[in-house]
Amino acid sequence: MDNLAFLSLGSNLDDRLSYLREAVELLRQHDKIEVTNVSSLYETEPVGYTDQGKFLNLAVKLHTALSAEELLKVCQDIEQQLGRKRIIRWGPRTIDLDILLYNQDNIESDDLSVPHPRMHERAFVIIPLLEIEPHIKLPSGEENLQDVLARIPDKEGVRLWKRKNGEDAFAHLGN
Ligand code: A4P
Ligand code: MG
Repeated sequence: MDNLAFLSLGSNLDDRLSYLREAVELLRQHDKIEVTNVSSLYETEPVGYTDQGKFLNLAVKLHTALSAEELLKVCQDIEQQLGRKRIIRWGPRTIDLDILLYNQDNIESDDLSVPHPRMHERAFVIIPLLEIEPHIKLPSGEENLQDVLARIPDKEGVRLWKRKNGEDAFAHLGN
């Protein structure tokens, strides 16, 4: 489990907590992934297409033996697995898993951009991430995330929804 990665998870269907809980559980069950921290849950105003319900977002820290491409495939498999529970065409998303960082790598391929290209504009990504890793290391050339966050205008759209309990990474998810 030599590689360190951070993910952002989001859901904006009514059973948002269950989707997030199940997605984290599926990550934990993977034999090449060790989830080492999960942030509190944050309720966040939709960014981008705003005519939809509020999201729940959280950040996950994990160690993995998978390559970044393999990790993306696992994330997409989990999206598929949970997405199939409800068929809402063009509707809000059941669950979205994005890779924010993978080691200190800069990756730019057809299906993968790491660090995630939109994370620097998004308080709903950076606030949970800094909660679990306040002194996070970024690939050289990337600006310090505390400074990035200070500049983001929509921080009030991100509210603590369920606080993580002390050191127990999973208690607030009910596992
Ligand atoms: N892809 C490239 N890089 C990555 C990466 N680092 N991690 C590709 C994951 N995927 C990556 O993703 C589209 C394609 O991105 C994939 O095929 C993958 O190869 P998708 O999950 O199928 O589609 P999407 O998520 O709808 O598209 P996109 O552009 O990634 O959306 P965003 O930027 O993730 O935005 N507001 C709040 N408050 N909270 C949210 O969580 N999420 C979004 C989605 C919008 N507004 C939000 C939230
Ligand atoms: Mg996505």
